[in-house]
Amino acid sequence: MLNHNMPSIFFPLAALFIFVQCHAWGDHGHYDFVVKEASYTRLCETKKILTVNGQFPGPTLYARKGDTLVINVHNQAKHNITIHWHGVRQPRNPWSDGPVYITQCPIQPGATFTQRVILTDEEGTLWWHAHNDWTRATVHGSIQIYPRHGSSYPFPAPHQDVPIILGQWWKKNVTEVLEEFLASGASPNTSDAFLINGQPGDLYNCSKQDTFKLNVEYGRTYLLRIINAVMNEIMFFAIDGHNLTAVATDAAYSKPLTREYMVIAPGQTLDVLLHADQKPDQYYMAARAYSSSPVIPFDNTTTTAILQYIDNQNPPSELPRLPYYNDTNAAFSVLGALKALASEEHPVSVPNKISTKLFFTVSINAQPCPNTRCQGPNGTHLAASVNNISFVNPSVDILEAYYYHITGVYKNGFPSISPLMFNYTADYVPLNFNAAKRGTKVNVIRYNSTVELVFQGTNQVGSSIDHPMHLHGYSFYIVGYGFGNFDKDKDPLNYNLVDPPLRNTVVVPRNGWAAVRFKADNPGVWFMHCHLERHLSWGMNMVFIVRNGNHPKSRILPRPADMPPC
Ligand SMILES: *[C@@H]1O[C@H](CO)[C@@H](O)[C@H](O)[C@H]1NC(C)=O
Ligand SMILES: *[C@@H]1O[C@H](CO)[C@@H](O)[C@H](O)[C@H]1NC(C)=O
Ligand SMILES: *[C@@H]1O[C@H](CO)[C@@H](O)[C@H](O)[C@H]1NC(C)=O
Ligand SMILES: *[C@@H]1O[C@H](CO)[C@@H](O)[C@H](O)[C@H]1NC(C)=O
Ligand SMILES: *[C@@H]1O[C@H](CO)[C@@H](O)[C@H](O)[C@H]1NC(C)=O
Ligand SMILES: *[C@@H]1O[C@H](CO)[C@@H](O)[C@H](O)[C@H]1NC(C)=O
Ligand SMILES: *[C@@H]1O[C@H](CO)[C@@H](O)[C@H](O)[C@H]1NC(C)=O
Ligand SMILES: *[C@@H]1O[C@H](CO)[C@@H](O)[C@H](O)[C@H]1NC(C)=O
Ligand SMILES: *[C@@H]1O[C@H](CO)[C@@H](O)[C@H](O)[C@H]1NC(C)=O
Ligand SMILES: *[C@@H]1O[C@H](CO)[C@@H](O)[C@H](O)[C@H]1NC(C)=O
Ligand SMILES: *[C@@H]1O[C@H](CO)[C@@H](O)[C@H](O)[C@H]1NC(C)=O
Ligand SMILES: [Cu+2]
Repeated sequence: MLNHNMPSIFFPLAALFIFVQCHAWGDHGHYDFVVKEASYTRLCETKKILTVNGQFPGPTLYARKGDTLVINVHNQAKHNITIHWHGVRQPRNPWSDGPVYITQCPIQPGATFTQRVILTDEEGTLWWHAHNDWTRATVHGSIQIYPRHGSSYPFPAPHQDVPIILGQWWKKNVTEVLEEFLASGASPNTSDAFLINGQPGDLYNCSKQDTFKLNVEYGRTYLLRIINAVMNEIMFFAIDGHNLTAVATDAAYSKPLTREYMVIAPGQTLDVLLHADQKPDQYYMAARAYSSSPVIPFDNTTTTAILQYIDNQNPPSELPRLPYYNDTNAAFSVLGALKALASEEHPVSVPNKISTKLFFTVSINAQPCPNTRCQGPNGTHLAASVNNISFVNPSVDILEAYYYHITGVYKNGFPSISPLMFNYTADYVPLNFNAAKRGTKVNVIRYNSTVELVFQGTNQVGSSIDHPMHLHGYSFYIVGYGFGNFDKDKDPLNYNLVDPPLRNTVVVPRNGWAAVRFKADNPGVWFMHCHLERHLSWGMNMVFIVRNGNHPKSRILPRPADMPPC
């Protein structure tokens, strides 16, 4: 499936051929997802992992713009599961969104849940992944959204499109890694490998023979659908000898941006054109971490795959040049240069008049130790927060509680503005700021509000690092970012309101800030969280409730009868 040949939409005959070939399309977008354990061997060791349909990475979903997909999720594993359709707006349909205890209770072993994936404006690449505990490490796959019939890409149709899924592998069972660091209060153990399409590549033991190979014909152009499904690191990616041209961010077209390397955060996708125009040979593609903190441990290994011009058997020798791990300038020289296409056919609609201004700090915290065994800094227990509240999952999902007016599950009043002003990015933040409150609070937004949300990174616990912040239910325009403390008088003067990129995940720079805008016209209960999995586990999360509008078409859809019970 990885080299799946997609139709050039200019040639209906080719499209017809694909319809015959590809079951999923003929089935009107119905898929069965059977969640089950399967044995996989990586890095010389075999272990059982959670999968969908026994596949790792999981099956690809194919759609055209505006389609609705129906997915029957059967849990035949021994672990609870939920599935999230990352970046899909799901208008009025938070029921199918997936984050555990936010919009649903887990699908328990033996249970089934039918989810509807409602696509609207998304076009390009998105992905799906599990959204409870650390199950997304192995339960994920791509969603490929093609232009509608009779419409086309805003660039010459590629010869072929190929998902490039970046992943992360622990030799140990990830549930054990998770339980261990939550119990100890320390950082999680670093992983043992990164993966490209499920394979670590030539630089790891016992992996060379299985390295992913992309076969290309000289003179052709390929569309790489790069997905960062890594748990804990932003990644640099490059192909030796070849430039890459980004053409879409998170399923929204962008102005073509040609660079020798790309940067992609967990939660983000990048559609990238690759011109096979170099000397026919074999070339390495490679990815490794961008991790900006000098104190936070990370996996510093490099995953590789091979770009092979057909019939060329010489093994590749040179790795592509990738920026150094902590090169923040290199990371933002790409992230900051990605702009919306903003064409007549693909216009932007950036909210201009803002009705709701939000200012959220995102911080690492050090909590007092409940016993004497905490292994965080100075014997504390590591945590994370938004506006100094470390999010605690309820035991019944918030959507259910909201819909049925069940009290005691969550509280309103998540602060719109950080409750304490201080020098967020100072070299030394006072130690007595380090602890966070714990709670399950939501921020309630009126339907149709125009929202500006500024994320401010802090240097609490001396642990400033980039945070890829992800919002469910919406994509947002990234109108600005910068280093140091956000200046509410000066910084907005430099906002890009002309062609800001539309994304569902924004990288808040280390010791810096990022500003996003969106119109709150999708009623529901929507999770917002850091997409570094350890930060999510530590509580760098909050929930928006966007109220219903007055019109029947602006209210949440009725609750499906088969919602999993708690
Ligand atoms: C992983 O570890 C957990 C906790 O020990 C266990 O319940 C689970 O069965 C293990 N999962 C797999 C796939 O082996
Ligand atoms: C984490 O790393 C420590 C130190 O290397 C090791 O003792 C422990 O077994 C590891 N735990 C897991 C779950 O991998
Ligand atoms: C690979 O195997 C060699 C020899 O067994 C060993 O010394 C080395 O530590 C291994 N490397 C990794 C990354 O596991
Ligand atoms: C890649 O782009 C750089 C600068 O944009 C250019 O100097 C270089 O020749 C290009 N390389 C290839 C292989 O096209
Ligand atoms: C990766 O980290 C290990 C220890 O964590 C260190 O020994 C090694 O030198 C690092 N490698 C690189 C390439 O930085
Ligand atoms: C990156 O790390 C290197 C090696 O640890 C260090 O010398 C350099 O100052 C760091 N650069 C930045 C920008 O932090
Ligand atoms: C905040 O801290 C930074 C880094 O130490 C420093 O450069 C800056 O001057 C401080 N800002 C204020 C307003 O004190
Ligand atoms: C966060 O709340 C905790 C607990 O109330 C408090 O100790 C700490 O100073 C607060 N920190 C900030 C930055 O507001
Ligand atoms: C640990 O405690 C020392 C001494 O009080 C302090 O200087 C240091 O900043 C603390 N580190 C953290 C991460 O809290
Ligand atoms: C929401 O905004 C849309 C478009 O701006 C408008 O057509 C609609 O009437 C508004 N609905 C409400 C309830 O304000
Ligand atoms: C699975 O989900 C149910 C329902 O929320 C919960 O009671 C149970 O504790 C969960 N099991 C595990 C192992 O987390
Ligand atoms: Cu984070």
